Amino acid sequence: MGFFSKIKKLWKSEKDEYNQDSTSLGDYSYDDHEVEQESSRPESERHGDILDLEVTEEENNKVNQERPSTANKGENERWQNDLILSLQEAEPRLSVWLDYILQGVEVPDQNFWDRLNFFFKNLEVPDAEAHDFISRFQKWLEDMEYEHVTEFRSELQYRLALALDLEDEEDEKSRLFLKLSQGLSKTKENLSKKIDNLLNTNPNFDQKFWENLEEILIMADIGFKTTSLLVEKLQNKFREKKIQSPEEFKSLFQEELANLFPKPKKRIKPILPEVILMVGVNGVGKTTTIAKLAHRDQMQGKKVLIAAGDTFRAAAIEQLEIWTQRVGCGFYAKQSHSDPAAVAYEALEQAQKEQFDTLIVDTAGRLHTKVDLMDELKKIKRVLQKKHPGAPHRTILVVDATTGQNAISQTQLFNEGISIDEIILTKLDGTAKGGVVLSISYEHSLPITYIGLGEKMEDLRPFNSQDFAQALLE
Ligand SMILES: Nc1nc2c(ncn2[C@@H]2O[C@H](COP(=O)(O)OP(=O)(O)O)[C@@H](O)[C@H]2O)c(=O)[nH]1
Ligand SMILES: [Mg+2]
Repeated sequence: MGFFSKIKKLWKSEKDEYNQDSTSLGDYSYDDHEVEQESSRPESERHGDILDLEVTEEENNKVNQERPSTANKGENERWQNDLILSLQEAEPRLSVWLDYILQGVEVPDQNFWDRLNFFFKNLEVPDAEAHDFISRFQKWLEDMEYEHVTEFRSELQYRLALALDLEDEEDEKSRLFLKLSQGLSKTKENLSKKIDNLLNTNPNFDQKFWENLEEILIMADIGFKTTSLLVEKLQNKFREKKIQSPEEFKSLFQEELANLFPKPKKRIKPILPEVILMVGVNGVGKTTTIAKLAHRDQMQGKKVLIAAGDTFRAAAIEQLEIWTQRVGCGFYAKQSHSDPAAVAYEALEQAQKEQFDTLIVDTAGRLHTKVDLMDELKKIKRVLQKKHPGAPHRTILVVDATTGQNAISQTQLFNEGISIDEIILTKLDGTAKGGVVLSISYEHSLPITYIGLGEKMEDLRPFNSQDFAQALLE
C-alpha cells in the first residue's frame, strides 16, 4: 500500500465531507479523487485533526441511513459507530488504534475480519489492496495455526506499520526500539552492566580503568583492532571534552560507538527488477532472512520472486518453497543439483517477463571446497549481470552473530571472493557477544543493513547505529 503515510488526516477528511456534501463516515464508496483533494490541503490544516472531530447525533443518523443493508444491520451500525468514534478520539497512533480494532476480539473470527475491513474502508484503502492484505493475513494465521489475538497481535501491527508506511512514526519507533533492546539483552548484560560496574568501582578514569575497559570490549567480541581504535578515540575525546562523570562518559561512549559504523551508501534506484544475491555459510539464517526480506517488500506493495539457488540439497529447495508459500511471493526452482547459475538466470528471465520488483536469489552455503563455492557464486553473478546490467544490485552476506570471531573470518572470505555490498547479522538475540557487529562492520568497511533479533518475521530489523548504541548502553 505504502501511500498511507497520510493516515492521520483521513478522519478529518470525513468531517469535511460531512460539512461539504452528503458523504458519510460509513459510506463505502470512496474514490481517488477525494484522496487527492485531501492530500493537497496544507499540513497545518490537517495536523491533529482527529482529536477535535465531533460527530453529532444528526450526523450519526445520517451515517446509519447510508450504510449498506445487511441481515444484522442494527448490530453492525452499533459497532461501526462505536469503533469510528473510538478511533477518532484516540491518539493518532497505530498501537492505540489497534487496541480499539481488537476490542472484544479474542480469536480471528468474522467479527475480527469485519473490524479490520471497516478500518481499511475508512482509511480509503482501495478494495483490492485491503483484500490482498486480509487474505494474506488469513492464510498466514492458518499456516501458523495461530488462534488467539495474543499470538498474532504483534505480527498484525508489524504488517500494518509496513503496509501503511508507519514504521517511522514515533509510536512504532519506540515499540521497535524496545524490541531491539530486548533482543540485545544478553549483550547488554555482558557489556553495559560491566561498564557500569567499572565506572562504579573505578571512577577516576586512571590507567587501570582504560585497561579494564579494553578487556570488557574484547570480551564482548568487539575485536582487538576495533577495540584499540575505539579506546584511543575515547581517550582523545575524554581529554578534549574534560569528561568527569560516569554519565558524561557513557554518553561519549555511546556516541563514539555509533560513529564507528560506516555510513550506509546511497543507492541509485535500479532498473527493475532489483536483484539481490544472498550468500553465507550454512545455518546462518539465510533462508529465513530471505523470507523476512521478501515479507517486508511484499507488505510494502512490491512483487517479489525468490529463486532457489541452493540446489545442493533437495531439502533446501523444499524449505524455501514452504517459506515462499507463507510469505505469498513468487518462487522459481529446478530440481536439486541443477546448475545454480541456470536457476538464477531463468528466474531473472521470469522476473523481467512478469514484472517483478524484486528478485532474491538464495545460494548454497557449502560446497566441496571454498574455491568451488566462490567459483559458483562468481558464475551466478556473471550470468545475472549479462542478463540485466547492474545485477546483482545488492550482494548481501548473512552472518550469524553467535559464531563470534568466526563471523569475521567469514566476512573476509566472502568479501575477498565475490565482493559484498552489505551485511545482515542474524541471531543477535541469542548471543552475549553482539559486539561482533561493530568489528565486522568497521574492519571490513561494510554497512550492516538489517539485524535478526529472533525467528519471527518482524524480528528482522533495519539496522540503525544510533539506536543500536543507545539500546546497548541505556
Ligand atoms: N534466534 C534466532 N534464530 C534465527 C534468526 N535467524 C534465523 N534463525 C534460525 O536459524 C536457523 C537456520 O536458519 P536457515 O534460514 O535455515 O539458515 P540457512 O542454512 O543459512 O539457510 C533456523 O532455525 C532459523 O529459525 C535470528 O535472528 N534469531
Ligand atoms: Mg538455506
